[in-house]
Amino acid sequence: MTAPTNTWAATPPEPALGPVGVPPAGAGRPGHPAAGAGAGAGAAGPIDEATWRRVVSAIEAADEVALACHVSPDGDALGSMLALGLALRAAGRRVVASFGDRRFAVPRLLRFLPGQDLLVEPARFPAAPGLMLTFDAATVERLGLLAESARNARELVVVDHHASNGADTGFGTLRLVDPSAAATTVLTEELITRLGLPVTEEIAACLYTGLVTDTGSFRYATTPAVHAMAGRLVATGLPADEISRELWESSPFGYLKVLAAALGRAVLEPAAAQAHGLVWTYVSREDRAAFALPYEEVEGVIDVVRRADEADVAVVLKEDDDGAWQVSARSKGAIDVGRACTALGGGGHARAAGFTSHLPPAETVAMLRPLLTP
Ligand SMILES: [Mn+2]
Repeated sequence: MTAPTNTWAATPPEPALGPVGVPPAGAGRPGHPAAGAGAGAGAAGPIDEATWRRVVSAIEAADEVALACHVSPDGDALGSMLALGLALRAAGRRVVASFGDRRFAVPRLLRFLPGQDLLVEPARFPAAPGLMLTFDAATVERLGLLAESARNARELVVVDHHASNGADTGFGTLRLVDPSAAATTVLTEELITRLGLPVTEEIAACLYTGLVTDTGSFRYATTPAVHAMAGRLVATGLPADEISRELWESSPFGYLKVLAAALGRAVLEPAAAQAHGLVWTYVSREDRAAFALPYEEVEGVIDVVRRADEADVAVVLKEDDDGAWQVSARSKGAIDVGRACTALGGGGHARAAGFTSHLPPAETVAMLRPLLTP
């Protein structure tokens, strides 16, 4: 079923994407050897051998493996889930995969990912799975409609790298959580290898997509381990150039106009920032409606705004289709935006985080600003 060559052009069904929550695009942490290639490498992260072994046995013993990733999935979430799904299916295992958005659709940018025929609508996901794995979700709430299935699962394996996903969240019966991993796909690759399953070109494409998106094309996480993993994956023959083009060099024309509007109203505070400047702007529903631009298309605005040299922190507020403001925050390092966003009910990493606000942009920024301290 999985044609090796033509999959890149695979067109998944649904057009629009449901906007739920802010998936903080992970900024990987440098300085830690990301989990390596299976048994021989010896796990250096906080996940102990016994936990890895228990997870492997649970998967090997399961009749069916239920996979879920966070709502409004990004490349790391969907890439991790589809990678393990493809590996298990190739081994003849029963697999079901989904994410809990009310409007269930794969974001346009990720429609090139192989393995999307594994996906089922959340309504068709098992209500009480014997074994369930979650990917890139720091809390059970991030699973949206699938949170109930997670609570009912007999065994719940949490695969994640968010620092905010502490053991105190009580989320998961078995936890493959390593905040030093640059992406959840780093942990997923190790899991596949520990299961003794081969990483095919299609699986590698899923893993690579998570690795490049969460490291910002190797800009935030630049460890030898990250590049070594990329090397292993590219060696399978995957079209790395095509993946980059799909992810970063393709946008509808309307995006340029909406980006221009957002940049036109960007504010730098204080106006002549020397230290700890903040640059922020917003994208409203009206901005997008003028060009029929779906919410998912404006995720990249933050990556332009945060270039401002004068600012340590960049914030972009995006109004979703339900009228809630999804706030993305990025830090150059001195300020922990993960802590600030967690205090406002969101979460994420020290350099990349987010939260949801129901106040207008200026009021939201006023609430956030006092929390942006070194
Ligand atoms: Mn991630």
